[in-house]
Amino acid sequence: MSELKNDRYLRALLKQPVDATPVWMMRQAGRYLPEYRALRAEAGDFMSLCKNAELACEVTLQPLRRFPLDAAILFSDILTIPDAMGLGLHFETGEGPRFERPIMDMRDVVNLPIPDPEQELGYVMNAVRTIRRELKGEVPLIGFSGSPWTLATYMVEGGSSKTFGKIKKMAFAEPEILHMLLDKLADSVILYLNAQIKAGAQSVMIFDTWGGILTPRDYREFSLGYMDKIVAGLIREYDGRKVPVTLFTKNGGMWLEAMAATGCDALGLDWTIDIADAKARVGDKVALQGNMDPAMLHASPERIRQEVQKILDGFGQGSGHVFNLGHGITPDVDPENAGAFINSVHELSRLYHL
Ligand code: 1CP
Repeated sequence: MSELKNDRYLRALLKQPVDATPVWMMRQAGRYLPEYRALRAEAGDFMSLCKNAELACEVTLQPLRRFPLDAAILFSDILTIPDAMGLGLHFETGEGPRFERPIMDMRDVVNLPIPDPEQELGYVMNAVRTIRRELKGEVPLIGFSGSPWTLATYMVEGGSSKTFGKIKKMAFAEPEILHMLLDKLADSVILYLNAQIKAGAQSVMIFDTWGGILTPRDYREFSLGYMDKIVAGLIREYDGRKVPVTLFTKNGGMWLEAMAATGCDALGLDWTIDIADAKARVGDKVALQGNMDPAMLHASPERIRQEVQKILDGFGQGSGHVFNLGHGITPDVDPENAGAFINSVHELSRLYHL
């Protein structure tokens, strides 16, 4: 087993005692950091950063040089899988992701290959291996993937969407096509995450950014069912250590019990749910990650500290909490405020672990 200097994040996910509440930030490497913008400008475009292991490693480490974060997260994107399936991904400046060949019909789904993680996605595994080497055991490395449903929204819509009209039409008018797509994506995600674990990811997180746009019944049928399949297919112990799995459905606060029943180790919470309520509902089964509103990072350091205190108080005494934002940090945040957030968590949380 490789030694870790700081394993608070892994311990909290497994509800083992910690000295302070661990903290990391979704999208902690990114455009709010001037050093990221500089490297991104040099690389040309976002996917060139992802596909170069040295650059992806450098960007992953940038926030850790500034802040005492308790985990690193692989610098990559959820859309690497659809890209590897041949949909032709490109990022248009200011517009977000676009696919040249979106999924339209059954034939497109039947023809879709399941990518080999060490071939088409070998650049991601190289990034994981490089980051693990450069982290030198300081903190654990988080691997990740999108949920099948969230990936399918981009693949069917052809990019980001506000209304999700195309994918909902497929779900309601041609559900057999969507189910075949989701099943292929679940198989691809299992291979992809297991390869990340073998390459060195010490925990994995599944981002279901768009599960919360569904009715409770449709969430179970089109999103949760496939995350359940993934959790059952993942390597849960590697290199002598448990590999915790975190599920995050944005706007999924209504469904925590069903999410916990997948057998995952932790649930990511957005800011629309009170962490005390979440703990009362599922705290005996899973650890919780979250859940400060990312927009709070625009307030003063004093106000941020008060909010951190309220969330720590909501979770209460003991382990099982990984502090985070309820969604990604936005590009317009002052890095100073991110630092104030992280320091507040470490300073104020010690009292909850006596
Ligand atoms: O420099 C740039 O212009 C690119 C911006 C960017 C970045 C920094 C994108 C494009 N992706 C990323 C990195 C990224 N994406 C990480 C890296 C690790 C980290 O520091 O957290 C992760 C985990 C993601 C995951 C991701 N990508 C999600 C799931 C989580 C979430 O935020 O909801 C989603 C939905 C995406 C799609 C995506 N990629 C990029 C953009 C702008 C988007 C969102 C598009 C949309 O709103 O629909």
